[in-house]
Formats: sequence, structure tokens, C-alpha cells
Amino acid sequence: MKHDTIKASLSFKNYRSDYANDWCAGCGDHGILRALQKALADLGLARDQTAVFGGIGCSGKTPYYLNTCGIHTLHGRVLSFAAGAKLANPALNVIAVGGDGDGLSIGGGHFVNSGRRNLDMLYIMFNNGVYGLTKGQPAPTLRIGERTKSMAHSNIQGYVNPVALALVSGYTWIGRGYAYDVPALSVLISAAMRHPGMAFLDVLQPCPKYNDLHTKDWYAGKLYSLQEDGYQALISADTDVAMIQQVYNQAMARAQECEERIAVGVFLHDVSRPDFQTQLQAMQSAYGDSTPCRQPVTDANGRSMVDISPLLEELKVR
Ligand SMILES: Cc1ncc(C[n+]2csc(CCOP(=O)(O)OP(=O)(O)O)c2C)c(N)n1
Ligand code: SF4
Ligand SMILES: [Mg+2]
Repeated sequence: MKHDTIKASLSFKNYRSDYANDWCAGCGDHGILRALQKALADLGLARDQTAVFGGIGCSGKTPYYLNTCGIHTLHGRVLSFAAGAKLANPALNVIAVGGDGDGLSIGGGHFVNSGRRNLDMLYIMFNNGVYGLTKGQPAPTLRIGERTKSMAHSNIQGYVNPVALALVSGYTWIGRGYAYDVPALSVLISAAMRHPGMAFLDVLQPCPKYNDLHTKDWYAGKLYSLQEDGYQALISADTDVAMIQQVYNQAMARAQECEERIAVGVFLHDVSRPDFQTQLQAMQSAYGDSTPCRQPVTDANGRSMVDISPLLEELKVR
């Protein structure tokens, strides 16, 4: 990530807004927010050069609680807003955040296509197994046969594994963290931000209000670190085809572990592929100097410079 940094030593408090937080007490979202603030501080990112976009859901409120730039967007469309901002202003540090319902159900198409596009930005998914904001319906991450306290019947639909889907969609950095382990999560967020390409971070996030299955106690003792287990995630320009295959096979196998033990850490770190904008620049040398953020939007009197009258003339019904 090509980020502007500021020199002063910072703490997570420098990235806090004074907006009232209405997440439930004990929600994993608090840990994710803290880890994100800590990562921004550790990286020393300039607040006016950093934009956080939220989907719709409890998770989608995150931009309000940060004093960076950002927008609370539309359900399932957070990646489109984030991609637009990155294309318009390539120097911006862009982070998209949203729920598992937002990103895998209504936003599933955007999830897949954002991976293969490989823009240089980060998508953090708050994975709580439910639609928290709308009172606990099953999200696509809830497994078949499971039944949380807010469901009248057991889940009769199959489930989507976000890490596995990211692997086949072309994301070039893929990780998984745990909302209650803030230090480890902030390290993962920093690593994802440093990656020059599209990064996806799946965060296991207990929702004490509606998900009484995947609780802090349920996770206790199950989580293990891939990197401490000797797992190798790196693919570089020199990695041969057989090794690439091995990394993907291993990543897919580790991603599927979900009962006895659950892997956290970095599944894939592929630096062999150029990001979208590097390729665009090579194709259109004027791109960097003519991005929309460099174009004037108003004249000296504050009037829009866009003249839509020829378009209106064309659309006129005669
Ligand atoms: C187009 C549209 N459809 C449906 C909704 C209703 N809605 C709001 S949030 C939400 C799901 C939230 O679940 P998730 O994305 O998992 O976020 P969480 O609340 O769990 O963080 C839904 C279906 C909406 N706001 N807009
Ligand atoms: S409903 Fe669940 S996800 Fe939403 S704030 Fe409460 S505990 Fe968190
Ligand atoms: Mg959810």
C-alpha cells in the first residue's frame, strides 16, 4: 500500500472519534475497532489520506467511530464505493469493512470480482454467523443444521467459507483473525495494509446478543496460529508452479478446518501479481496525472464544471 505516513508517535486514541458507540456491551466489534485503530497508529497513516467505508449492518457503523475519512454506504455495495475511491484517488489508503451477510449474500458478486481485480486496498469482514443489525437471522457463514437462539428452526442452507471463497476469487493477501485477540488482529491488519494488492481479512467476531453458538467459550482452545505452526504463505515472482499449487492446496485445507481447531493468521501472501492500478498505468500512461481527484470539480465561483446540457438535449423526447 502506498500510504502517506506522519512522523509523530501515535496511539489508537488518535484515530478515535467522539461519535456515540451503540454496539452491545461485549460485542466482538469493539475489539475489531480497537485493532483497526491500533494498526492505523502503528502504520502512522495520515487521517486525511485514509478512508474507511462501511456496509450496512452493526459492522457497517465502523466509519463513525474513526476520525479518518469514510462513508457509511449501502448494503452489499461497500466494495464498489471503496473501489471507486481508490480508482479516483490512488494515493488514498482504502479500507472496506462489513458484515458476513453484507459481503457474502447481497454483496457476493462484489466480493468475488474485487478479488480478481486486485486493487491495492483492504476488505475486513466481521464474521459473526448472523445478521446482527436485523436481529439475528442466519448469515451465509452459519453452517447447515445450526440453530442460534433467534432462529425458529435449524439452518437448512449450506454455508460459505469466506477464506475459501477469497482463495478462488484471486485475492492476493488472505488472513483470518479473532476479534477478542486485539494485539494479534492489529498485526494482521497492518500486514494486510502493507500488502500491495487486494487483501481480505476474515475476522471471527462473537455476537453475544444473537449468536449463542459461536461464543468466547466455544472459540476457547480451538484457535491456533498458522505462522506458529510453520505454515508458509508467501508466493513471489520466483515461486514455481508446483509450489504455488502447494500453497493454494494447503490454504484451502487449513481454511476448511472449523470444528476441532480453527486456523488464524496469514493463509496467502502473493506478491507475484501486479495490482490493478500498476497495470492500468502501464496501459494508459496519463492515468496517474489525470485521475478524477486531480480534476477541478467547480469553477472559481463554486459552480459545477460538469455540463450535462448536451446529454439532456440528447434525451429530450420530441
Ligand atoms: C438492500 C437492503 N436489503 C436489506 C437490508 C436490511 N439489512 C440491514 S443490515 C442487514 C444484514 C446485516 O448483517 P451483516 O451484514 O452480517 O452485518 P452485522 O449486523 O452482522 O454486522 C440487512 C439484511 C438493507 N438495509 N438494505
Ligand atoms: S447485535 Fe451482535 S453484532 Fe450487533 S452490536 Fe450487538 S452483539 Fe454486536
Ligand atoms: Mg453478520
